[in-house]
Amino acid sequence: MASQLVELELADWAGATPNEAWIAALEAGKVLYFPRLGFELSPAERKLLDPKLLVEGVRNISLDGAGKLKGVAGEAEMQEAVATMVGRFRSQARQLIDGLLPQYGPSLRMAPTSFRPAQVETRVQSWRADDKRLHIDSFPSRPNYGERILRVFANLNPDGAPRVWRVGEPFETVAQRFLPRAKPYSQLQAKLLRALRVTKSFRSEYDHLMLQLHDAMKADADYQKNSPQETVPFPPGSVWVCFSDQTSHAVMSGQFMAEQTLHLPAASQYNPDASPLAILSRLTGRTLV
Ligand SMILES: O=C(O)CCC(=O)C(=O)O
Ligand SMILES: [Fe+2]
Repeated sequence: MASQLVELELADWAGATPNEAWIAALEAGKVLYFPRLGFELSPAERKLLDPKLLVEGVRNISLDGAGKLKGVAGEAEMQEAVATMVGRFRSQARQLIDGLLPQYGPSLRMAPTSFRPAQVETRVQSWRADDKRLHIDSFPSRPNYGERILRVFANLNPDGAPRVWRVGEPFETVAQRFLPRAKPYSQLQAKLLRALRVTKSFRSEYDHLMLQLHDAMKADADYQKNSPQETVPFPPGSVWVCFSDQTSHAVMSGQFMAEQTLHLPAASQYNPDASPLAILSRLTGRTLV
């Protein structure tokens, strides 16, 4: 399998410019990797790299667009310091995406920014929630009708520990492999899930199929072990960007990461035909949303 990683020399969050080849690679599901684009922390901010910052029982800290911070234990001063750091990451991530992908700008919807101080390798989770297994992002309660999940990640680890990912095969190959095993879509079941508030809105056939792929990948131990994949240690001081609803990925180890999700309608891509919605529609021969 050809590498799914594209390494770029950019060293300045404000210095990105659009490049046809990078855009095509990103929209093909590859990971854009920026080894020289660090997220700088002040000495005071380095003290915030501490899992004790987390409210008990919480995995991530998040900051929404209105400046509301969730998940931080501690006094107002601490809350404010975290909000400032995470807020800066939020604006730098947006600046990077605006520079690389100017056409997306007007259509982007920013999700809350997350800061993840917990250690990956000691986390215990059900197989379905376990991101140590290769998967594409699809969320059981949140149908998205083909809207894209674009993510910017930065490793902030102060002790040299990489964030180790596995990156798997291209989306279309994943879909060809697992679609034949997908349970058929049921509108009736989708209505029930909505009525029972299991989903926040009606689950479309697209959302059903994406969740089927997500679950089938994670549930298949042989696939996890033996499918084409590469292990990528993202070092501290690096940044990477991918469409996580398309890139097959898993996180194996690491601690302290910042992440920004941006949502984009598939129709606003440079090449909408490269989207999971277009690929699944083509493979099934159906309209899925
Ligand atoms: O924590 C990570 O490094 C990535 C986890 C993951 O699968 C995701 O954020 O979609
Ligand atoms: Fe994921």
